[in-house]
Amino acid sequence: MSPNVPLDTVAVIGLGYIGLPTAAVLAQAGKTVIGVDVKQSNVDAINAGTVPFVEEGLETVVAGCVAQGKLSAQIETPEADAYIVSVPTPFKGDHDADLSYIEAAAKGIAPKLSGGELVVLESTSPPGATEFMADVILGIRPEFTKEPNLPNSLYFSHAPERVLPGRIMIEMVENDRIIGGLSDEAGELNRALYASFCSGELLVTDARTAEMAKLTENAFRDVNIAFANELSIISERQGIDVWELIELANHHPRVNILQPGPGVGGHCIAVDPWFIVSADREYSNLIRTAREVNDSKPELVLEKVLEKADKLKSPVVAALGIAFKANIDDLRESPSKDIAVALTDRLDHGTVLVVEPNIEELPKEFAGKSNVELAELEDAVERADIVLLMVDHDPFKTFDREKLQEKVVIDTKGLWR
Ligand code: SAJ
Repeated sequence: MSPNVPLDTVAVIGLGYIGLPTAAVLAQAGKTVIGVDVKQSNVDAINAGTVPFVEEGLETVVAGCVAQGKLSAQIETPEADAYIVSVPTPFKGDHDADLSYIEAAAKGIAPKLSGGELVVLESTSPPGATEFMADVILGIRPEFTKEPNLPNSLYFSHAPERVLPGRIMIEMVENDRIIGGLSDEAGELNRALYASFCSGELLVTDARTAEMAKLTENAFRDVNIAFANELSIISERQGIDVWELIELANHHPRVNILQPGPGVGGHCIAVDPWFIVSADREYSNLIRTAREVNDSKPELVLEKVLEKADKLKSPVVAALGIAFKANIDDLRESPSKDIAVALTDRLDHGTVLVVEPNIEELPKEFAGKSNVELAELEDAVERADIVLLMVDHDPFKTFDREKLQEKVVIDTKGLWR
């Protein structure tokens, strides 16, 4: 049974791609939500009812909740009934998870606690991270305990997010959730909070299983994309059209191969499998190899472009798409961005025209480079000798292919076949 403690005020620590939508749907469900972020510009944007990044449907909800006084943002962690920690968990050089942001969030929460609070870790984390967060807090506040149903109890739980960028506002509400409590009571309390906004099934387990479940979902997808990417490499060497091959094979009732591309990007699928590898290096061969196959794709694409470019005197390459996937502005861990940056480094006798309809200016990785510019689609293709398609953004799908006839086309997404 869920402990009898209030869940009216919620502090969400970290107002990024997951934290802010979570804060918004909680506020929409009637909770009083205080968002916390280290970046003053994010805090100011949210308090003005705006959103610092592109996500379909988010700004309307944020603006409405801010106007109603249900959602606000600040730098300092407030007192609250429940805390949701949604901070980055990048990996370090050796692919071990960097838990320092979780540690910093826990240190911010600890002084605010008075007993009975729920602390939820949402960040994707290696097995043991929820326990780690609890230990940091209990280390600072040893008068509290994770034993349930006592006046000095604290409730710790893990509720990994599983929303797909671009569909966050729908999936945040509709997806089933896995919830892993450090105690049964913590799991139930977490379930009660999430039931306020989530219409999907809320599946309660222990924290370690919940942590591993999230990693497993993304590793599953990574391994399957690696299969498609490996097929694309082999097919090219065999003179076979990989997209036709996959389409044909997928007619088998029990075969469902994913799509190859220029590599796997984003802050989840390209990262999370490493947390499994680092938890058990000896027995994670398949998962590690899949990561390596996917990570090898950008260099292969690059070599193909350079091979074509080397035959031209002053080649112009139109690089179509540098976001990590279609119809978003997120450039984090983007293989297509890496390819475009590497092209500007290695194409010393040519020019790169980056076409990215979802951004206003080139990111910092291109700073100081004289052989690159952000261009409009039509203009870039017209000026280009080589058209390199890397992301299946909608405007590229509908592009008039007649205009590609005189060009060398390298289509890494199979969009124009
Ligand atoms: N990709 C391919 N081929 C495919 C599918 C994807 O190359 O057939 C590439 C994309 O282009 C992109 C990368 O994989 O570079 C990841 O894209 P994605 O759409 O598969 O996933 P993400 O990273 O946007 O979101 C994933 C989702 N996880 C799963 O589908 C198992 C999402 O549900 C998670 O919430 C999210 O990771 C997360 O935050 O962990």
